[in-house]
Amino acid sequence: MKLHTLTTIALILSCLFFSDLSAQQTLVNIYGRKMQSLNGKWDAIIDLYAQGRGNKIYLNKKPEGKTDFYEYSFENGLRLNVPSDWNSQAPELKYYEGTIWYARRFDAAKETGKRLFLYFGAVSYRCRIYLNGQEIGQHEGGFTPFQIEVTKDVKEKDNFLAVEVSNTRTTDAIPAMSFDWWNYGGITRDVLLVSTPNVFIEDYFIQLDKYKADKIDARVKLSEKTANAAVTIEIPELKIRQTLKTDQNGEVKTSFISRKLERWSPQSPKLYKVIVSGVNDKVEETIGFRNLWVKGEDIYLNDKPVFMKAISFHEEIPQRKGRAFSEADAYMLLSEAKALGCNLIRLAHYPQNEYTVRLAEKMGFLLWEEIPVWQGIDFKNEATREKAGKMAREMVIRDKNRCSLAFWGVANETQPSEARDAFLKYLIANCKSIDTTRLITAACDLVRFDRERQVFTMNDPFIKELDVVAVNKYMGWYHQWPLAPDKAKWDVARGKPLIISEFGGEALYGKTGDADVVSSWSEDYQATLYRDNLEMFKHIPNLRGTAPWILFDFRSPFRLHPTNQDGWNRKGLVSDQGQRKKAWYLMKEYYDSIK
Ligand code: GCB
Repeated sequence: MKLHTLTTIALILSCLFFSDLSAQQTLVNIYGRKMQSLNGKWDAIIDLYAQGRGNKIYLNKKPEGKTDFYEYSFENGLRLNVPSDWNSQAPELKYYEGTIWYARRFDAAKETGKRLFLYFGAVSYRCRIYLNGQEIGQHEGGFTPFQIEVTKDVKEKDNFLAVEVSNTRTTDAIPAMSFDWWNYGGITRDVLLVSTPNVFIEDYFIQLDKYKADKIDARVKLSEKTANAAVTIEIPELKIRQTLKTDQNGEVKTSFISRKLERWSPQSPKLYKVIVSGVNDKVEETIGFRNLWVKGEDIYLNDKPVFMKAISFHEEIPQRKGRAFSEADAYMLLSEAKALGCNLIRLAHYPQNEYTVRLAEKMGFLLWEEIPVWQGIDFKNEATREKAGKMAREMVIRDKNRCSLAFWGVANETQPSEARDAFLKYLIANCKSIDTTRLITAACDLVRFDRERQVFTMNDPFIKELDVVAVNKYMGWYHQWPLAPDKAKWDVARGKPLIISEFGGEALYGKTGDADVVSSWSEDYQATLYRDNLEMFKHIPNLRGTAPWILFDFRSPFRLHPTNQDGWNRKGLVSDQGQRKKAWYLMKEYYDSIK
């Protein structure tokens, strides 16, 4: 057998093993469950050469007798905050890529008839979990949640939980070897011990029919295939209450008509309390209802054409040089987007924490969410494809009840090839296996100026798979203007709505002058670039949205200029210290002018 074939088989086998250990479907609405937080200070060991697993440090042994010794101890060493990235917590961890062990002790209230799950909002990038000396699960992917059942393994008192985390970049990962943002490592989101009844409400999907303003579709799934169990769905404000019996799969499916329903919109983000109960379980949360579809070149929200006044941000608080992880962080990012007059956030370039997603919905933002299929992905690798599919499912499972979720994004700047197309189709199929209602998009990067026709065109046949075509185009920055912006006509993806998902250029806050010199890094040149692009947008007939890149300056190892960048991508409309640049005001004026 050829080495190549052997490698492929090994990869598929390792992938099966991987999915086996973490086969559980994540619980929907985790914050609506009975839980105990395991956030706080954890003990930590930096393990640069990845020696810990071989030395079984998760056993946390202590010397017994005079001749015994262990070359590790979780006590009296480094302590790290959970949730948070590790890079922002100690100077020597700023650039750290490798393994860090986290550990803590906890007590658990064990109750008969109850099950316990360890839930991780996200661990970047891959991890193995050990409870009381046993490996109980592993996960790959830095931006999606997972859980592991621990009912049998957990003790009432003094459990020892160890998590081996690695953010080492590898060619088969998503994202892969290089990407234009900081490779933050660590347990970056909440850790919870969740308690459920023996049979519990695992999942539900409650939303407005794609096209009908008064028809709510609801599906509920129990954790076991329990038939004939009573499940009740209630929306008290709409006087909706229905009890149904589960089928052999432990599922119920129904619809309600409500003529009094007020639809969610960015102007009026109305949410309803929804309660799902049955089998001794009860979960509640708020859900909004809206219609979203595409017809011809238009996107319709609640039956009216809508223009996406969008902005992107990374899951980063620039002032802290660290990952955002709390509701307060979400508020900081979203309120700046609100001030700009946006109605859509592109969560770049990966699913961000649930606080951000939920607060965005409350504040009236539509959302574009994507997994980090960012340039450089090994599309030929089947294991990579499986991983991406799993990440897409984890994202859709978590956020499918958020009516703000408008787009599932499947790629950012990928080059056409048979392997790429198959990979992206697989991702679309994975999203649609759970949710067929959201619009599918991808940020393409192939717009070129056709000198003969004197128009901008794009040749990427994959766009036929997309509901809305998005394009990143850096006119005036990576690309010089081939003609005056007011003469720049576009013939791209006609027949479909088009969003400019990225445009912009870098400026160091406070630098002025040289309004026509790209290399000035001045706010004035950035403003010129914005003026020119806004002029060009008038000549894109199917333009249905714009998203400047990006709201805040962000950290990136791509950015090597010592004075102008110093490890920061300076394309922010707002500086790393929170100051608005001149281009911010132009964008604000543009968005305010669109009704
Ligand atoms: C892009 C990428 C984005 C980068 C940006 C840039 O096209 O999608 O992740 O940060 O360009 O600043 O170059």
